[in-house]
Amino acid sequence: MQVAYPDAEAYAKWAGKRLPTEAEFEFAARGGLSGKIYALGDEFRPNGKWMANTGQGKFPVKDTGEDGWAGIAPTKSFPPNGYGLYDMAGNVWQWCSDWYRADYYRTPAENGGGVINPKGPDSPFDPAEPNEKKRVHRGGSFLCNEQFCSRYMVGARGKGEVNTGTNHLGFRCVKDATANSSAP
Ligand SMILES: [Ca+2]
Repeated sequence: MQVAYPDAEAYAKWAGKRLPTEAEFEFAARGGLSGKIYALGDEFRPNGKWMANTGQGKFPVKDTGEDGWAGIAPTKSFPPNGYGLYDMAGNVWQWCSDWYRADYYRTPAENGGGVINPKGPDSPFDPAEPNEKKRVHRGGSFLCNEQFCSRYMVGARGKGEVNTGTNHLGFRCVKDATANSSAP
C-alpha cells in the first residue's frame, strides 16, 4: 500500500506488464456477468455470505470487521469472480492507467456512440481540483460501506492525484496476450 502511480507503473513495467485501463478493469471485474450491480452478481451478500472486504460499522470512526476483516485483508480472502479474479471489489482501490476526467465517458455517449476499448482521455481534469493530475481508481476499498459510498459496485470509479498513495489504494498488473508465440 502507500503506492503512488509512478511507482505502480514502474513496477508493472519492470515485471513486463502494465496497469489496466479503466475499461479493462471493469470488464475483468464483471467476470463474465453482464449488467450486474456488484462484481459477483446482483446481491451484496448472497445467502448472507460476505463476498468482498468492505467496511461495517460507523464510517470512518469504527470498522467492526463483521466480514472477517477490519482494515486490509490478505488477497484471496473472499471468493473469486467468474474469471477467477480475486479482490476486484473491496479491500483496496486500484490504480488504472486512465487520466481522470469527469466528463470523459459522457462525451462519446452524448455524441451518440459508445467507444471500443477506450484508453482514457489525453489529459486529466477534475473540476473540483483543476490543478491536480489525477488518474482513475477502481474497485472500492475496505473503507467503503453501504451507507457511505457503495463504491464496491462494479461500475463505480474513484480518482486520485498521481503522487498520492494511501493505505486503501493498491494496484494490479495486466499483460497483453502475445499474438505470435516465440516458443519453438
Ligand atoms: Ca472489512
